[in-house]
Amino acid sequence: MFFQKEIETLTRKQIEAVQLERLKRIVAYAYDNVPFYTRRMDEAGVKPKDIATLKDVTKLPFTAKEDFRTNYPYGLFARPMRDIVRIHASSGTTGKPVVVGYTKNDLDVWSDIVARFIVATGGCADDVVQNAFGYGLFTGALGLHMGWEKVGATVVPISSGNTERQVMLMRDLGVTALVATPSYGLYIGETLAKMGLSPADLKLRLGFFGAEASTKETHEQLSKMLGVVTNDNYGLTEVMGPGVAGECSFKCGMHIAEDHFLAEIVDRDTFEPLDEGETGELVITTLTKEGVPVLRYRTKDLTSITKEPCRCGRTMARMSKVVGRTDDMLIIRGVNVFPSQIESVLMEMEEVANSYEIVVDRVGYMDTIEVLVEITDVSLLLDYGKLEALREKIRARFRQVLQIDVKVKLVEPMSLKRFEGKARRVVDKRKQ
Ligand code: DLL
Repeated sequence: MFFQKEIETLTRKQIEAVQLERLKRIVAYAYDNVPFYTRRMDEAGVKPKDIATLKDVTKLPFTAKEDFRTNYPYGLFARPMRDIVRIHASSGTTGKPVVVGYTKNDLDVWSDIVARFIVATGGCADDVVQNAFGYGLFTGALGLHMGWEKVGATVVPISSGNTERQVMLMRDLGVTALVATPSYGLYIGETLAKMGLSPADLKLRLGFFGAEASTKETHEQLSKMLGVVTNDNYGLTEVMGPGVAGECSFKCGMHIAEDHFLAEIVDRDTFEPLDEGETGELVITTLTKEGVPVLRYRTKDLTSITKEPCRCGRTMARMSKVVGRTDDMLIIRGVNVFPSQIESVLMEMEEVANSYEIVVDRVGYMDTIEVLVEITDVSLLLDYGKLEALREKIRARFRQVLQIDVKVKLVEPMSLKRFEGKARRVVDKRKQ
């Protein structure tokens, strides 16, 4: 049930004591070894000795993705290359990627924290794990790979793609746990059905779906299609990769590895600290990272944190599911819309498939939003009345949830794009 019980069940006081000692150390380490931090802190008039309490972290300047880009590739590294044993990079679509490096110790910590959420959801040495994250510079595949190996399971490093083969091997190898993005999980689920198989034909029991936002409804859908207990887990390249936080079997938030990361929530506009329970932007300081220590990284992910102990016995704070990224939020005629809100409406409807596409445009001065939704039953295409009724039902539900009018276009089954990694479901023509 626990991977590192002695750490995962520390009292709040003990966690904070560990964090403070490590925060002091990492701030001094970053200041002494990374000229970028020396300069930033000098400019802000703050010295490592000014960190006397955990709250003093707010004296430090923020770090942003842009800082990784301007210091590309190795400018934020705190160690010489001879100490770095692995490089990863973000899957950025434009410009230079974010490049990070790990020492041997960083890899050890990383695999520990991934192993924590694996075990918290019931993963064990008996599992045969199909790792369908894309292997390469992406932190997801190797992060989960190392975590599962630490647990002692058998890893099948299949990578993403070739979905029918994924299903075949899952069945032939007696795979019990699947690792994928939620979007790819849904695609694998659809493929399973298309091949005339059901979860009863597989030994699958656990599904680890991280690396992108997914709603509770999506997890329910994944659970049904694949016959698994699901796990949501969170992380990002800049601060480590997967393992920053992960669910336990109670699925009431993702436990943050607080002995390695100090998490803050700040107001997304003013960047002022927010209280426990309030939703804002997650800011992370790495407490033990040697290769690339990161002070107050602005993740752009919106979430809230609770420090209430969990029913599972873990005392590590929990972050709620990510509502969205500040840069993913669509402003439609002045109203804020998160793609996750659209997703949860669609996931609760039986008549539509899991694939959708959001098209945002501007006609004159007016923003428009259209959602393309796949129907599941082709026969509906022959019945205009029924089709219209379904369209109206979806529209009404969107109006209720989003408070704006959304155009709905129903499209044929399997006509929209499927994703083998992170999905891209929003086309914002206003930006093109
Ligand atoms: O996606 C790391 C990861 C890999 C996490 C595998 C979990 C599993 P990046 O490619 O740098 O790293 O993308 C990081 O993805 O800032 C979030 O916006 C989003 N993200 C990651 N996990 C979740 C999640 C990896 N569970 C960015 N829920 C982050 C919501 C997530 N968003």
